[in-house]
Amino acid sequence: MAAVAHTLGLIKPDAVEAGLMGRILSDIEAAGFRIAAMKMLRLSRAQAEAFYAVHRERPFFASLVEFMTSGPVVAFVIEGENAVERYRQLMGATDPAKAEPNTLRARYAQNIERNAVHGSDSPTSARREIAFFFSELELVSLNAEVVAV
Ligand code: 3AN
Repeated sequence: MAAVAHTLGLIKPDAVEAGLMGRILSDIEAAGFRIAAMKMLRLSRAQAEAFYAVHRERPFFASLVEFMTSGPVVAFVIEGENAVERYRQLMGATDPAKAEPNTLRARYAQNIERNAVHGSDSPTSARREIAFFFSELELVSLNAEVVAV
């Protein structure tokens, strides 16, 4: 049995605006994950640029930052076995046109940029991204292993 792991999820401004928060969280729980911490916030430009720093040189960076600061997001920590990889599978491909049926992006995303949800792409990213949104104090409810973040 795989170890319990944690990953960082976001409901992006397009999905919050479209009233899809409840359905997305419900799908995540129905897939067997536990939501271990959660908050709603609006990212500043500097915060969005820092969060997506790895994409700074990509042609879509300015547009991505504009989109991610256009309204509130919901940030949450997902707990489950192989959470990073399994949540990436539940999200589906970055481009919803290429996402497998029944994935979150196939169901809820509009296009490759306004793609409804984010999920960390590796355990290393998960540690960085969980710490980006949540303080140690806010993570006390997590399984002890998490706190290794
Ligand atoms: P994922 O979110 O599937 O890990 P990344 O990390 O490659 O995808 O991209 C981060 C975000 O940047 C995506 N969620 C999407 O909003 C945006 N993005 C990625 N590729 C493109 C693109 N070709 N054009 C516009 N926006 C993009």
